[in-house]
Amino acid sequence: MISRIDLRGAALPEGAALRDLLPRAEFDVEAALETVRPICEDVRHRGTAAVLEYNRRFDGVTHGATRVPAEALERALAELDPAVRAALEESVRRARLVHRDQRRTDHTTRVVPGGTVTERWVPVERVGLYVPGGVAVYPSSVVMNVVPAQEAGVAGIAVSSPPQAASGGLPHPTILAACALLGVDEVHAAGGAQAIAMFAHGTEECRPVNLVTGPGNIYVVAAKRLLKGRIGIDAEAGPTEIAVLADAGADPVHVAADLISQAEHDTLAASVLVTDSAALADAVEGELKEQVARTRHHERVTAALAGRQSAIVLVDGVDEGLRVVDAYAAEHLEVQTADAAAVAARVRNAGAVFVGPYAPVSLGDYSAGSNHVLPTGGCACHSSGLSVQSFLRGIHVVEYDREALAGAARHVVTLAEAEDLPAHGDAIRARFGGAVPDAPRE
Ligand code: HSO
Ligand code: ZN
Repeated sequence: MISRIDLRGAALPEGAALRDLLPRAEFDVEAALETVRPICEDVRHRGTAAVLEYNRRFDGVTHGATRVPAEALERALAELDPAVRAALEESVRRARLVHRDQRRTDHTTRVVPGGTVTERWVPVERVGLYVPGGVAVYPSSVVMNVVPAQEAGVAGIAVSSPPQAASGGLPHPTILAACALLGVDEVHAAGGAQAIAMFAHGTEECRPVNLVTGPGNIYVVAAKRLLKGRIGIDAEAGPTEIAVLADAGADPVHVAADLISQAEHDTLAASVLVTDSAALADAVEGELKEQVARTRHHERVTAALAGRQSAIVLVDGVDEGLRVVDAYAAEHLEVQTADAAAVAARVRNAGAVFVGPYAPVSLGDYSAGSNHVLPTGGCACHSSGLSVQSFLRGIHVVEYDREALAGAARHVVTLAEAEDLPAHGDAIRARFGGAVPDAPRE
């Protein structure tokens, strides 16, 4: 049911060559670009009417506007199962604790007497948070997008999620309830590329945003890539991934359960076990067979585990395992080895690392306090998961007095000449009666 890749007994190749040996889902965003381009153009020209038309075409339903009425948000919260409400509230509380600590304070560096540079952190003015709604209806993702935006101080937060036939063309009620719980009052019923275009270009019902975050299907990812520049985007999110780095001491029951937990998301989800223990590999495989048979979404899980994106990778030792997981750069990495904290501290590439036997990925999905919107597809080697930082910009504020400028004048003029940009130097001279003041003071 899950393939094996045996990398034992020979030196591991370097960098990209190692990555090529590892499994990964086909997620061809380029191909989807051509599909979403006309949709985005249409939304740009025709606004709400176009969004509603695509909603009807792709989701089979519309309620005649994208904006969700306030009463619908209140009703959804009032009707939310109290246990789900309590669990969401705890998830919000924990996420706030962590994300509040990520807030940046402005910092001023005194470069020379009279010359300072301050980095001033300013929230993005208006963001659009996309929450998927196909196979996946995740109120937890509302929490993971909204909390960091709120903690960053973003004033304008709009959420969009696909319309559901069962809800009369509104987004799923638990999505609406989660928005209401978080105090988000601007929610739109729009899915796919049309939702991203609505955010980017604006419509009669939705003012344009500066930044769009949140995961989505391949069309959502393609639309974000297409509209990037006009809007900021977070790291591209493809199918979810879990890698587990485990040694002989790991519990195969836990490892199998965790591999299955993420395979449950999607037939393209990736579950990868990296281990130096053939005995553990065998035991996990046995456990997978048993546990998959009992799990509700066993067809989806089986497809994900059997897919070319999932595998058990055998390595010579934990050091080699670390090289493999770094090359893979998983969205989620569990370290289930002896001395797990020390091994985890050596990881360079992962969206999030889960340390030891009691920190499974599903804890992080809902209630660890960490964020579950994380880079997939190897993007963890250059990008981070969603955080307060994702919603801030650092503005450099430069303050120099006359003396301080005089001290830098000669160097500025020299570099300007070297770049054949003499007018740059003239802008300095103009402040000193047309001459370059004396050599920099120390
Ligand atoms: N594991 C998913 C997030 C999620 N899990 C939502 C359950 N609900 C991607 O990080
Ligand atoms: Zn999950």
